Amino acid sequence: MPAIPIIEKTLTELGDSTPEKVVARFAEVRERFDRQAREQSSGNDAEQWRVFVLGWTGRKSGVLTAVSENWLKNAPSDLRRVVGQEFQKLKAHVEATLEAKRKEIEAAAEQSAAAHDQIDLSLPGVERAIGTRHLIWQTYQELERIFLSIGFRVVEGPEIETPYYNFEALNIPEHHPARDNMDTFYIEGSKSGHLLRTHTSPMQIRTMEKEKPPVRIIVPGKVYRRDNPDATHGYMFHQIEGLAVDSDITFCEFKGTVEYFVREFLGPKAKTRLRPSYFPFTEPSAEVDASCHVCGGSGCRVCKMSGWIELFGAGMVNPAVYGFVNYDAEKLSGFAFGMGVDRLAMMKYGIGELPVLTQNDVRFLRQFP
Ligand code: 2U9
Repeated sequence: MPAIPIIEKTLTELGDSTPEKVVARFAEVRERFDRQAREQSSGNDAEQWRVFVLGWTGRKSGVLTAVSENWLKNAPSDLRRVVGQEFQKLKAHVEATLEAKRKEIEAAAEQSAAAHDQIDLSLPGVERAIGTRHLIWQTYQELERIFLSIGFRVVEGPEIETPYYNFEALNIPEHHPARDNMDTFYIEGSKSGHLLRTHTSPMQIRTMEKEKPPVRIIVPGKVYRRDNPDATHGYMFHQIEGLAVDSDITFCEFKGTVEYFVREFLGPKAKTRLRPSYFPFTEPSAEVDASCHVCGGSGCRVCKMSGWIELFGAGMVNPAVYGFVNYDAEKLSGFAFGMGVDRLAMMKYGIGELPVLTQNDVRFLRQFP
């Protein structure tokens, strides 16, 4: 705030020895105040206004304090009364002006707040992008719905596993190719060879260890494979595996369940084909194919003219596995299956590249509300 040198001197030093000069001197200060106040009120800067108010009314360094200190207290006795009167008039004028301005600023603030709060209902609403469930999650929930509808329940297990649960108990013997660190991430420094699970099967073993049959579970979750990422492979992907063990499960129930799943997932017209295959933990094993959901089986680019799309692997539980969980292979039988959720999502929604599922490109994600 610009200084007012005259208030640093006494009236005597300024040579104001008559009441007229005193009145003129105070008028000079009052005129200076009014000019500064006008300048201030052109702006609306609250901070600037606060400084201006302090500059005039500040207890320590305010103009009024200086006038009181230098002019009033040092006024010659014959001028004390006129100085006192002029000071009171100046003080009253300054405070009244500042108060009026404060109200004005307050009113303006309330008004803009009111204007701000005043919702103009004619204005279009603010589109709040609420996002969508990720396609993998949507597909997973679709798969979960289908199996829960036929009496399976969901169990989830640890992503860091031991070689015993990830391999041994699943009849994947030592030196089996799946074991070497080609395909598996081993936890460095872990004395017991802890690893990142390569499938969710370990949780089926853990469940059978804890529970007596019948068992009907699906086990979803992330699994890890030391694959070089390409269009259809990634070092982490999502799986759902399933297991049903009871005293009288036949290949027929296995086939029926698989066909029910395919119709539920791809539609009532989808046909199912079982192709012989091999997995250490199932015997017999099969790859489950479905008629191509794009061409209906007549052959197209998506099914490479075969009319069939490979969906997932499955089979009757290899009795060797029961030995690891103290189940009586003589009295029990079961089937199991394993599916890649990412792969099924890509297949169902016609997505060519696995990486787009995890690149967080909203242009891609928005397509699947
Ligand atoms: C137990 C017994 C049997 C689980 C099975 C498959 C077949 C299978 C692959 C599908 C795509 C893995 O995600 S993928 O790459 N899995 O084909 N999985 S049978 O069999 C079990 C599991 C646990 C106790």
